[in-house]
Amino acid sequence: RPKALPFAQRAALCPNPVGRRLFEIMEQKKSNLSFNPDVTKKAEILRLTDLVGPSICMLKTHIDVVEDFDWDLVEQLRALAVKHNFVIFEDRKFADIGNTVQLQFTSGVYRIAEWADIVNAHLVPGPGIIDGLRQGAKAAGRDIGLLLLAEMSSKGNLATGAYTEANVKAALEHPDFVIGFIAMQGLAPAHPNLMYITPGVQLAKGGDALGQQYDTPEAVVGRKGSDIIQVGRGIFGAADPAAEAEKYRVAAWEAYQARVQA
Ligand code: 6AU
Repeated sequence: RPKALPFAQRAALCPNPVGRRLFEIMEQKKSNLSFNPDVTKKAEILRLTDLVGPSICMLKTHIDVVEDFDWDLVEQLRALAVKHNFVIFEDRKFADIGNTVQLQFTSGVYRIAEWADIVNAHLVPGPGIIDGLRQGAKAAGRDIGLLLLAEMSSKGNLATGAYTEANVKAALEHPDFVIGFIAMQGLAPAHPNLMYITPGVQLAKGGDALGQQYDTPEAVVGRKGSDIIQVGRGIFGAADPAAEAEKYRVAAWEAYQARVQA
């Protein structure tokens, strides 16, 4: 694999302000770790986020699994994002026609466009989904970045081959809004303005009972050339989530350092 460009230089290539900011935070905090506290109670999400906050560049939420959701949760998460300097990625996986996703993005109980910095989408409906979400961001008057699900971590998933390639093409055609991918690797050829975020990461290879597949930070960032590891249960399932998050941060950061110094 050729020597990779440092995140700081890639920030300058990124036309979307959120993508730029994320690259800058990664460099400032020496962190290419994104954490997802996939638990269902507001207080537990806030507790875990505050504990792990110093180690992460990004917090990923599944806001629709929270049993006691209220707007105060959003405000407290935004405050923690300022306190610890990270961006918030709502993992909504939009997957409908442009008009519908625009409504899902801006309306309903969660009004995601009012607080998320980053959201993601499946390209199954075609590029209208990108335009619908971009209009939603515009209506909210906020800088937001979109990630396309070019690949998935789960066993038997269909995001492969020509589908993955179509995601890359769509990203290159919407550089103002699409900041990168959910992918299992740094898809070649490298596009240094786009970021590659990989879920299915734990300190040991393995999986869960429902098809999730895990690889290590070293493999994902070092060998496969991804940029950010996405970790949930590996961190919040540990006895000491803050210490565990530091282990993941260091492992992923060292793998990245080896790539830029190669
Ligand atoms: O570390 P885990 O397995 O506890 O959590 C992995 C997280 C979950 C999934 O919803 C999400 O990553 N995810 C995604 C994303 C981020 O879009 C895509 C995918 O292919 N696999 C996956 O696990 O919150």
